Amino acid sequence: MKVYVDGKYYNEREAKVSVFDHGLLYGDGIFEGIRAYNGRVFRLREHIDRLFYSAKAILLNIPMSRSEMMRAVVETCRKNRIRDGYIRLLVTRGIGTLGLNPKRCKNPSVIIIADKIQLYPPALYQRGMEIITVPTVRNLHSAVNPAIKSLNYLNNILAKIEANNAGCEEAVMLNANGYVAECTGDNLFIVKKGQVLTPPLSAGALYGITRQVVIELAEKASLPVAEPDLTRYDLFNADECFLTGTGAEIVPVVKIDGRVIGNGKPGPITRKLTAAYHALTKVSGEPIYE
Ligand code: PXG
Repeated sequence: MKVYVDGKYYNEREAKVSVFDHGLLYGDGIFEGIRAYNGRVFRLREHIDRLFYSAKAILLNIPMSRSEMMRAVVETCRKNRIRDGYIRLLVTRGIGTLGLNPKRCKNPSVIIIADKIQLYPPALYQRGMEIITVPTVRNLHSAVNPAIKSLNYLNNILAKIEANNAGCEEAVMLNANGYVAECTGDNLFIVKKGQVLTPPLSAGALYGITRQVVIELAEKASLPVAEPDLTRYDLFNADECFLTGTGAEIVPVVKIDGRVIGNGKPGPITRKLTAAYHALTKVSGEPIYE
């Protein structure tokens, strides 16, 4: 595997960052997780836009333009002969001193890894997932804004550990007001009386790219979509529930905090949107090999 680090390609074992990089010392940096399908990078422009928005929010100057970044992602896929894969793009604050002052870091580092995908087991998509609400709440907007895809993911990792300790793969994270925000690495949707509902971004959800694609697919299928504040009660009484994310795609949820959702099986609208999503990923995206 060839890994892109600051404009050069290194073999996997030689691709390294300094122990003085503030991405490591303080989690000072940002990232994106992107998928390639069928020789195309899916929603690349949207991922690069979100990366630059995260950078702006943390006053990080990315040392290349958006189009240069898009080209670097595509080239890294090409060099690794990726047709279907997972791309991890990071920008760290760079090498500094053992103090947290980012001004000491003169050169942000850009790293692009293009690898295979690790999915949940296929049976989980057939059967549906059980999830649980956890005590760790989503970041406050007034702290590290949850819209920033930062290298400091401990908030979500703690929630993931709490879910794993309870025997679940994913956690429902509430915000400080008790409304549903999202899961640790996925946005959350419910279906109620034919309506597709997902928490608003103001509730502390990430501006998920898969979330946006699913909203568009639902609208195209003439399904009404809304973004109301949701409580756990709304989840328990949903007809269907599913999660969306670049890594997980669309995962049906069949049990939340011990309450069976709908009839306990992945619902018809979830299945319809999943089929539409797979159809779209096959044909759309930035071509790697043309
Ligand atoms: N919420 C959070 C907190 C995320 O980190 C999503 C929602 C879904 O967003 P997208 O834009 O992907 O639809 C994410 C994305 C991983 C991994 O390695 C995590 C994400 C994406 C890809 C891989 O666990 N999180």
